[in-house]
Amino acid sequence: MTNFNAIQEALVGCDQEKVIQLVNDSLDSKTPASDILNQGLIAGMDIVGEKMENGDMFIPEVLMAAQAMGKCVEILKPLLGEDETVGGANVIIGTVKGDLHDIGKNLVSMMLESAGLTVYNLGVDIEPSVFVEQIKEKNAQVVCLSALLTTTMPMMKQTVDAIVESGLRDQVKIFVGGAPVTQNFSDEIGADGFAPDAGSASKLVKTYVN
Ligand code: B1M
Repeated sequence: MTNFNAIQEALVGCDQEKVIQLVNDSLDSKTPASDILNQGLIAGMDIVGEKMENGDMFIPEVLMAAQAMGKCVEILKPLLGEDETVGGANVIIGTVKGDLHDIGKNLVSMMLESAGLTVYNLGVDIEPSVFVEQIKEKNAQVVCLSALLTTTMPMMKQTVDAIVESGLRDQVKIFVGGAPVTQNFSDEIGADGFAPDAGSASKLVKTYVN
């Protein structure tokens, strides 16, 4: 049986080799990839967040933990696919300007890809004008915005406003997510919906695409 605490501890301890080993052992013992992700890795990152907040972990260590998580997500990626796939929509996803957090956004991107959508992952620190440019260039029908900082949430509104001003608002559905984001905030800024996690983001997008 998988010891999720051990995965969390190895991640918090920034022990990349150990965390990869534990993830592989868990897969060998037939633990579902989604359980390893949610109960091991994401729960571990929450502890990292608490320690960061309390001054018990510093940025270089947090980056090492994030890197270890990224490697494990790569291992789990092929196993996190969804049964039901939809096609035919181009999705643009990015973390808004001023924000460098990308693990959650990459998970959402991965879930959307595995649902059969064509996903253009723009990266982090993306200017509103770049989202607008990319909607045109990629002929996108869906835009997903990620923000992890309360200070970058207003940039989501600026991005929505830029899309409205560009005249492209009717062409795209805009969805938002990230730890501090809520459904109320989504309503306030004129987005089409909010998803609390990668699985719900994929469901939400599919509802509109279908
Ligand atoms: Co930062 N950081 N960080 N950080 N960091 C948080 C977010 C924080 C909560 C930590 C804390 O203090 N407790 C805090 C924010 C406080 C706040 O604003 N309320 C914080 C801070 C303060 C900062 C800095 C300002 C620290 C500093 O420099 N003093 C700085 C800012 C840099 C910047 O962005 N300009 C900073 C930097 C960093 C690192 C670079 C060191 C690193 C990021 C590395 C990377 O991403 N490559 C980092 C990390 C790792 C974190 C924590 C520890 C973990 C984030 C994470 O990856 N979680 C985080 C604490 C925490 O969240 N517990 C923290 C795992 C991930 C799977 O979850 O990203 O929430 P999450 O994604 C979920 C959902 O939110 C949702 O689905 C995902 C999967 O289920 N989702 C979407 C995400 N995007 C979506 C988009 C959608 C839908 C759903 O579109 C439709």
